[in-house]
Amino acid sequence: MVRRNPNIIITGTPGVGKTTHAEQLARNTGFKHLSVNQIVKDEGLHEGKDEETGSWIVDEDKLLDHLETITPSIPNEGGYIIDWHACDLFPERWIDLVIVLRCDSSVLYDRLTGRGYQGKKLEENMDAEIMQVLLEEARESYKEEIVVELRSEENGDLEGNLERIEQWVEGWRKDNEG
Ligand code: DAT
Repeated sequence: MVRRNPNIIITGTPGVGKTTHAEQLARNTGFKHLSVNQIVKDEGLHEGKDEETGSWIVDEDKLLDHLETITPSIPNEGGYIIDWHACDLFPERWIDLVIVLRCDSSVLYDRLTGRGYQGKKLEENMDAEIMQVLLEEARESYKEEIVVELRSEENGDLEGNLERIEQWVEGWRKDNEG
């Protein structure tokens, strides 16, 4: 069975603009925003915090089990925007589009320090963006043609990106009508 709406992953290094994009895209399309960070925190799907970085150590098996039980409609109905700084966890058959947001290092540095990141946590995330870790991960996990890299430095980027994704959603719906 073909789902009625596509599922979209929005991924990238912390601070690139995933939540900003996902929230606005959800408002514009009526799709459901799945903030994986929020779910991990709310449902306790972690093994505590990494002492050095202060980040949650996610229990990926529990997370996937949880998503499968609360949302059997992800693969069947579609219409989900998955917002997380990792993407290789989600089965290929669930996902129709993977957006990898990218950001210039100086812009990202200001955003992360503004959030209070420092020391190892700041350094690791800056390195991840420079080494395009999330982009590589997306390309390894999904078919090349569904992975799209988009810049997210200014408000104009945000608007342009949303417009582009919404047009893609319309096209997907037309192609999958039945
Ligand atoms: P993430 O969810 O990837 O951690 P976010 O959506 O919380 O990122 O954004 C981090 C900060 O950067 C937030 O203050 C909004 C700002 N921001 C993100 N993308 C932007 C863009 N394209 N133009 C202007 N500001 C942006």
